[in-house]
Amino acid sequence: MAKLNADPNFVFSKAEELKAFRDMLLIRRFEERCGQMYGEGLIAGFCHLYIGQEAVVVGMQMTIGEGDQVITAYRDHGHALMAGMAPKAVLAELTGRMAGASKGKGGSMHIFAPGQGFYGGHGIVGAQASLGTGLAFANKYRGNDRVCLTYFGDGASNQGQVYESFNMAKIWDLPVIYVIENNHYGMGTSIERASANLNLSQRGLSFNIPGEQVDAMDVRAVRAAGAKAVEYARSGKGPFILEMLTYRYRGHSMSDPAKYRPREEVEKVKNEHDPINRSRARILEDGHATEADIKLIEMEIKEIVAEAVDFAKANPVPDASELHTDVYA
Ligand SMILES: Cc1ncc(C[n+]2csc(CCOP(=O)(O)OP(=O)(O)O)c2C)c(N)n1
Ligand SMILES: [Mg+2]
Repeated sequence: MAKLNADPNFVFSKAEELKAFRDMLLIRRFEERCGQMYGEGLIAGFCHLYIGQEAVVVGMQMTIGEGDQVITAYRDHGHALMAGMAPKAVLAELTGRMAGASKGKGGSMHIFAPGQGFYGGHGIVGAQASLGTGLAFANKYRGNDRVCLTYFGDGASNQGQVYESFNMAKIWDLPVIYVIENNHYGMGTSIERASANLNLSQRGLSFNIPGEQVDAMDVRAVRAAGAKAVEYARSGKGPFILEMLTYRYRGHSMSDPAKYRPREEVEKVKNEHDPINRSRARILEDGHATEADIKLIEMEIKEIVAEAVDFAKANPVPDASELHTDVYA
């Protein structure tokens, strides 16, 4: 995948490189563990893993600050973790436990932490595009300088409400960044079969919304493009579209025969474009850390995930009296 918009003046500091590596690794190990726990029957229902796409949310999160908002679809564990939610709270939700962010009643697709700027977790494809636009509208209406990162997939980019949202976002120059996670597949269909124009960064052109394609298997490129887009939206110029060229390694959800893509394609991306391997190689090459330092980070992440598992397993499921709380009558 080509590096499409690497800014030659952009400097990714040592601290940022190490933080990005650590955060991507946390998401990867967390997700791998979720996959295992699903197999063990500890997680039930829908569960969509983010493995392969880590650089998108890690790079974007580095471009926003306190008070900014994030909203995404059902592939949301990484977004929740990067919003600052404790791995324990996320895993407790996934395993249906009382200490989960939605008291264990929402599960994988319905993780929320509005106090930390995270607005979910949405199972209806494309729904969060209009909700995110609404969050940006609220920012403008209240006269603050907050921005909303509104994530959706390549499949969702063909939904009608996305375009109604684009129109309104540009009419009012709302501070929203549409982050299209183009992992090249919907639930079981490749983008080539589902989209008439494969360049999703241009989807806003008829609404006068600028867009860029980003090599999103490189966290540094994500961070660089993200910073520009966030600055654009925050300064009052209106919405911006970032098309993140990424890839998901696992099935769409937990049961997926994956007949829509050859196994060799997945292996090739894993071997040649993995965002974590890329970051690790760069860290070693630049002398930002030694193999031993990296081992320590890996052990620390392993420990964090293990603690989250122990916590979730020991936490009770919600009491029957919770059946009618937090639901609309
Ligand atoms: C309105 C609606 N239509 C269909 C579905 C079923 N569905 C769930 S995920 C999905 C594919 C979405 O693909 P994409 O937007 O590329 O996201 P990805 O799964 O790749 O992250 C579909 C069709 C749904 N949940 N909601
Ligand atoms: Mg997709």
